[in-house]
Amino acid sequence: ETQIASILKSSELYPIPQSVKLSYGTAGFRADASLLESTVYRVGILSSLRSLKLKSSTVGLMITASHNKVSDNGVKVSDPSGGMLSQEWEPFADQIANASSPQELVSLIKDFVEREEIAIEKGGEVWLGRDTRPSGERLLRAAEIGVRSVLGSVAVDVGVLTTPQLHWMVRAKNKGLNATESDYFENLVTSFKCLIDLIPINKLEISTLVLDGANGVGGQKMEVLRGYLSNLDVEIRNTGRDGGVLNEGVGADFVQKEKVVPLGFGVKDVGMRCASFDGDADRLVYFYIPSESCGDKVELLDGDKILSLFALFIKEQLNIIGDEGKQCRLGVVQTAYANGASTDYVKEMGLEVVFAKTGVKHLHEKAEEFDVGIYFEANGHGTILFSEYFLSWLVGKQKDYSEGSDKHNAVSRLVAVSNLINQAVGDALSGLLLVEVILQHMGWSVQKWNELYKDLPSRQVKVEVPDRTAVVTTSEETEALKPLGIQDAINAEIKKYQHGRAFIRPSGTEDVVRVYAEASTQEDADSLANSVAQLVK
Ligand code: NG1
Ligand code: ZN
Repeated sequence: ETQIASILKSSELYPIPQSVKLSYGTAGFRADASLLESTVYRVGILSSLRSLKLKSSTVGLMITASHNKVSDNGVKVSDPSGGMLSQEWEPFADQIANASSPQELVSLIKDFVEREEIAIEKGGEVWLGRDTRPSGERLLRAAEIGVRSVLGSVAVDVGVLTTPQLHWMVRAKNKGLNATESDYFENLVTSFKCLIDLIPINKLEISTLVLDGANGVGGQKMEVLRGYLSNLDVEIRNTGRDGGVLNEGVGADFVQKEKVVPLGFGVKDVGMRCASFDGDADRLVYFYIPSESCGDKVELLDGDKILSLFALFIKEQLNIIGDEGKQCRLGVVQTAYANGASTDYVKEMGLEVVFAKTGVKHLHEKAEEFDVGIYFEANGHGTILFSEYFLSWLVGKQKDYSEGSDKHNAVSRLVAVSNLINQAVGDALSGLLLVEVILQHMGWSVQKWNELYKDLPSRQVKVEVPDRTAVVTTSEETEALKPLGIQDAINAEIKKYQHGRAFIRPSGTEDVVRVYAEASTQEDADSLANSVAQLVK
């Protein structure tokens, strides 16, 4: 009874705003920050319950709207494994976020607690992180109150972090490992150095990488990390300290979707190796400005190209290990947004490719089925997962092979990759370090890397519609089932173009319908995207 009173009392502080219907979506709740306090408070309650359900394991709660505009914010939950909140709990998240009164909220919670057999005796533990958005602090307070309104539960404010840092820390904590932010950095530094030391001959002078920090948390963390690293020369722009606005004309989402340089980059950077993070540093893309450009157009190396580089490197190590290495099931997971040329490339390498719905939770799940599963969204969110079984096999081999032999080195490289790359979730910082060390290993420039395959020209546009839920797609999102007849019309457009491919889907994070088109020339891709967009309007 005191428990019920506690939630009733605190929820009076956070009345739900009129006329918003929120949905947990592709990546948690997102909206204009001014609408979110009651939602974040309620997700605080949910996080405590999630922790209690899982024997008081630590759960993470992240306040961020990633690549969206600075006035937006959002909230998402990290499960104790460091992965996304179990999808089974999403309907409950939707229900409580939209409960219209404290009484309704309490009754939903009561039913759920009973159904899930959650014992509110011990306390739960929730770690709270946020990105650099100005609304973050206020929302974090609301989350704390939500967490603590479940009696006995503790809220730990772990401060301003990238999303992947929080996921990593939660995962480490629950594995009984050292789990502070400095442990995170130390882990990156150690495994990066290990991979550098295993480079056969240093073929390349280390050239400067220029990083666009999206005016967010990632650039600031990179400044810290850079201080501990040798063998990496990085110049960081758009740190948010020089007056720039988060994600405005900068960042991975902007560069990938618009294919133009972020603010602060131009002719002076022609040919340089450049990279962009998104607002919470879980996305990474590379680019360079080609010499024939007037300093605005970029040659983009997106998530697909990063995936291809990782796949190539891992495959090379497995080949060195020989017959036993070839038994490793190395697989790739992509979405419908993957450039067709990248899929062909990894297939030609002999890898298995599977497709998942948009949203990393879907990709992550499928990647877990492999010994080594590499997943990436074209937008630059991805990572590499190593199965426990395969990792212990590797560690065993490290003892079998004689130190300094080629096989020993290959095995050690794979172990180091598994430590460097964030096993919880896609992480721009760790991804960047892996790209950098592989390029040094190969002795490649960014241009050389780009030549792995040539992207089919593509175009993405978004269409604002009164009701995006009117669009319903098949499970892999490549075909629209509703509105009736629209897929036939799309197919008719596709037929007009060589290598044409196009699909539509409702966004899970914005109130829009997204259109994607690919064709053999940029003009055709643009025109296909536009005519499909017309059909949606
Ligand atoms: P939506 O809005 O559902 O398309 C976007 C990205 C996803 C994922 C989420 C989470 C595209 C086309 N979609 O989802 O891949 O990253 O945001 O941030 O880039
Ligand atoms: Zn993000």
